[in-house]
Amino acid sequence: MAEERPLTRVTCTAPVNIAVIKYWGKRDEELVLPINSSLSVTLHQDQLKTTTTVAISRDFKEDRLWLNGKEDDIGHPRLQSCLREIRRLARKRRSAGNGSSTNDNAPPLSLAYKVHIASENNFPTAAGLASSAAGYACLVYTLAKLYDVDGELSEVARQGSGSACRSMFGGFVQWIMGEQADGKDSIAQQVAPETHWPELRVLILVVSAEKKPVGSTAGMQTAVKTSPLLKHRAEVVVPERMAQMIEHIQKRNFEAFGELTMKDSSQFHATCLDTFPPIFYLNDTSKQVIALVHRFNAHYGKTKVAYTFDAGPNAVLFTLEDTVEELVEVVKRSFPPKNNGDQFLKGLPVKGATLPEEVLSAVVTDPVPGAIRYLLLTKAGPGPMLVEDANCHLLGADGLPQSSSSS
Ligand code: 2P0
Repeated sequence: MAEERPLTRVTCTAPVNIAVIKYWGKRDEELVLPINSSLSVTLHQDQLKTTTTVAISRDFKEDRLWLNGKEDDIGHPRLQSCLREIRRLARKRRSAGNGSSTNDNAPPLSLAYKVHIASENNFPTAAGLASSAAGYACLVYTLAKLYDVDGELSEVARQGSGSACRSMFGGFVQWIMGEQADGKDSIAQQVAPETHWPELRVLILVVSAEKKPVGSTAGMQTAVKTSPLLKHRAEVVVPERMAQMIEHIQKRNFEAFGELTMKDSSQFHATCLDTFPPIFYLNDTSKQVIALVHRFNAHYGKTKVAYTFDAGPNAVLFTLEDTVEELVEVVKRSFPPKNNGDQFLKGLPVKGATLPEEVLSAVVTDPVPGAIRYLLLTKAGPGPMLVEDANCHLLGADGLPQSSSSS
């Protein structure tokens, strides 16, 4: 009879975040240290999340990785940095004599044992929503639970992907750029929990884009080298905006929050245009969304909706609960779905709204059928979480992916 093989598995989930003060540019590529601070809203995991299982066993021959069911290269330098840093923290904790304090019965896991890692998103990668932030946050959080490590985990997640450090907390999160060369002070901090502003809603407009834009890591490298506007932004504009944005959030001042969010998104895209050769992330649909939001706000004479765009054409809109129904209707009328009318709106449920004639004529001016693939409604949500249910592990008792599509 085969001997029972000891295997430990831990599964956690982590959220996506959307920046309202953008991170763009590094002062240290290896440690992932930014040229400016940034601030984001953590999105709810009911709609968007990464799930990661890490299994560890003395029988594993090598570290292995599966992404969305397919085996992938575990040798990526950023991933190796995260693994190395967590193992270093675990070693440090053990040599300080307080290892395995929360795992009462279990001896500390050998740091020499190999790990199997499986990670998947509950949203299509093709949606163009940044998945590296949730992915690295989830990896670091899960490894930390496995090795029973705590401490400054955002500093480790940052070394996977800059924006990942902000996904280590829920609600409203700042990434303080720090000053030290070793990056010890370049960390994420919660500004306010998700319960602070329960009326805030986030509507993601996934646009029908044909080609993949320039990746963030490469895009920001060229920008740091060539854009004088980016330098000015990092040194002068962002420090002022960080303080303002924190105040707007603390006061739940939607108009001020929304206006600053739009301005910061546009300045980030201006630095992309100021890069040489220039980089264009916004496409015609993105620009139509911008115009639509401004018509909507102009009609009401105040900022009721705000947009922000990352390194791609998808729009992320902020609004308050009382405006969601009307906003969704306006977006539907402006970008009529081509063939998925019943599945066009995903995420939180929305009641249908009838638009007053004067809104229609003022805001829905020139509809573009098919330009938007679907809408996803969500809100601010919590940070990474441990999944207690053993049925949710992505790796089986043999340490291999559970689904058949996994080899
Ligand atoms: C942000 N973005 O603050 C900005 C705004 C995109 C536009 O962080 O090289 O994937 O891994 O640190 O974090 C996307 O860049 O780049 C990003 P790396 P990352 O959310």
